Amino acid sequence: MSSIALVGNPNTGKTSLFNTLTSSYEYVGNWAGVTVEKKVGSLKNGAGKLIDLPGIYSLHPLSRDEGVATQYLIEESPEALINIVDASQLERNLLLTLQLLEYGKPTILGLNMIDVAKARGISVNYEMLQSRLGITVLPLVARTGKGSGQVLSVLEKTSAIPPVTFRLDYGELAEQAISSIEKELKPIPGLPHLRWVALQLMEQNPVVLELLKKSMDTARLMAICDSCQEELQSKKLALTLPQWIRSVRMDYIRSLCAAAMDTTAQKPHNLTERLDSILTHRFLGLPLFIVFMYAMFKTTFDWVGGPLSDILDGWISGPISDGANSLLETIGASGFTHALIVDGIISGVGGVLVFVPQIFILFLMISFLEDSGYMARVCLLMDSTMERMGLNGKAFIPFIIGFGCNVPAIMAARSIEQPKDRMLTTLLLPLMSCSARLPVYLLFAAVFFPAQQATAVLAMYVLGVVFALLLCKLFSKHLFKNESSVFIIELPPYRMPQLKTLGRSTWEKGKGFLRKAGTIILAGSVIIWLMTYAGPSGLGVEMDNSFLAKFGGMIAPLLHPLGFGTWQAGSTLVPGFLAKEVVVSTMNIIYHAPDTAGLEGQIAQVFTPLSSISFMVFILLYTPCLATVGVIKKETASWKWTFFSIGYSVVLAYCVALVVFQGGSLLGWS
Ligand SMILES: Nc1nc2c(ncn2[C@@H]2O[C@H](COP(=O)(O)OP(=O)(O)OP(=O)(O)O)[C@@H](O)[C@H]2O)c(=O)[nH]1
Ligand SMILES: [Mg+2]
Repeated sequence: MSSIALVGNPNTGKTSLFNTLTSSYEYVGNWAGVTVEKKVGSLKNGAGKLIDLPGIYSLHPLSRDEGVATQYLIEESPEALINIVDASQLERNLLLTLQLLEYGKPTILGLNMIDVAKARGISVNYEMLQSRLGITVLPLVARTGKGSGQVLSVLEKTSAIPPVTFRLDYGELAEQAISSIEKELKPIPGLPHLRWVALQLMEQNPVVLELLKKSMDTARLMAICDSCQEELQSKKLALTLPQWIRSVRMDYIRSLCAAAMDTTAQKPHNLTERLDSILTHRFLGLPLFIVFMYAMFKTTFDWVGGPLSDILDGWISGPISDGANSLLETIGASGFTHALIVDGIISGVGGVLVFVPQIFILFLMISFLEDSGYMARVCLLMDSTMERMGLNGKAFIPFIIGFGCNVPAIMAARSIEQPKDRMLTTLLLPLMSCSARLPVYLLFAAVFFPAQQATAVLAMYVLGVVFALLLCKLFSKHLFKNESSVFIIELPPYRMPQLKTLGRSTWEKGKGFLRKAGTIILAGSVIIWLMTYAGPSGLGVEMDNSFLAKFGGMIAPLLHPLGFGTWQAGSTLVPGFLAKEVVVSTMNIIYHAPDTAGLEGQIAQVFTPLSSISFMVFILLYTPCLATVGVIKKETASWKWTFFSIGYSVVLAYCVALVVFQGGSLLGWS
């Protein structure tokens, strides 16, 4: 089966096209560096596999995600390439195109975003591009799927895509060096053009150099490059060899664009510029961001999500529970089965499901942030603060994604260039309050701070960010060598997200939550319920004599100084490590609450406002969940750092909760 790779600059619509050509769904967003891993899908017409790669500006990888793409091209060698370029930024995009053509695999050029180009008054003569470059050029609008039919029909027979004939002349000196290197090189399996290898070597591409080192002595090759460089400079050209190669390419691209593009009617990025003059304003930018975040939380928790959640709660505790009760009676279920289903499963899983509206609305807002183009601006706004704390502004993108779920957020850290910044971001990300912790805050806020729910929840999120920044300062000073870090971020044009894309991306995020409800939360609820049902003296015991009470009781003394030293609170923390939602389902089971209102009453008897804050802070900060620990191990490839991230968070959670409770008590709060 043939494999075809999608290659192009970041944020040009590769994944959007991948999704329409394969009917799968991968993450799409309006900033550079959304895709950080290689993704494989089957083409709709059955013609082969399509591979979506992270965006790259050139074949020289700068960050880990870019490395994935270059590595793939060199080591796995696809049969054909689809190079996606942004028609509204053609000149810049073609630099990669030329290198891909030199690579020599059959290639088609997907001229994407022609809608954007048209709106900006840029028209591209794609037939001219086609004849000059000698490859098939297809105009596309990837996000609506326009033109994708044509791509599929071209891909029907990969073998029919003609080989690339394009050849750029780099001038006598460089050409001599290219042919001397070519003579030295042995054919490399999978790489069709030795000329490409020679050029990449002359450009000092580290991946190519590593590849060659495996099979030959590269000293002679480097000597050829050096002497070419010396000769270039003896001609009083103040350029290094890589610079010379680049300048030849740029000259060619300029002349090509002059011939193939009509920019006489070009308009500036009016909307983007006008919006940016306010949104990234030196003084207004940050306050506006805070206002947006506040509005986002208000909508999620007070205005829309809260009321919807109440309706759902009424349903689960009313018709659904009653229905289950009468059904179980009709079929004559045993007392055990009855209690397991009603007190265990419906209480445990239902208690978490009532928060679905809030969680989905939060995901919708995050998707809007991602797809509108505002995300990159937030990094810009936060950069000076982040820089002061020893981290790159770019890390703010994973931080925001982390409000949804920490797992994809840690993956997103791959697009950060510096290894130190990437490591710091990975270690600190679990402090971003993910949607799984949300049910805990919502429950406690409803009991103790009913008038300020949104503010209370927002405060927890802000607290997470503040601790991340403070620890960042500490870690970057003591754990890592001082590495200089540069902040480079592309500001993509603002786009009005499409309803379809938003819906899709919200669903993809929320799906995981629902899946967890049916798996880990369900299993957790059953186990917890069994532990409340059984005790050392047998089955059907009083809750206070159950295994769960014994188990929670062992932890409780440790938690006493934090203000919640009860077996009930203690027993929620360990299952919470599996998935943080289980904290709330465990509470539902323990307090036997027929609905959240009942649970709230019970909680008010066990916690005080002060101990509830201390508990929320503890849940915010203590150990990342199992899935997050897994991805930290994968990304850091080190047990040491994985255990470090568990260890520091538990210590931090304990200390902060202690300070909150003891400090509050000293001040006379309760
Ligand atoms: N107007 C318009 N927007 C598009 C088009 N194609 C993609 N987009 C939008 O452009 C943004 C980037 O799309 P992606 O598919 O994530 O781009 P990518 O090339 O995979 O990006 P990376 O993974 O970061 O390299 C998203 O906001 C898309 O909705 C198009 O043809 N027209
Ligand atoms: Mg992508």
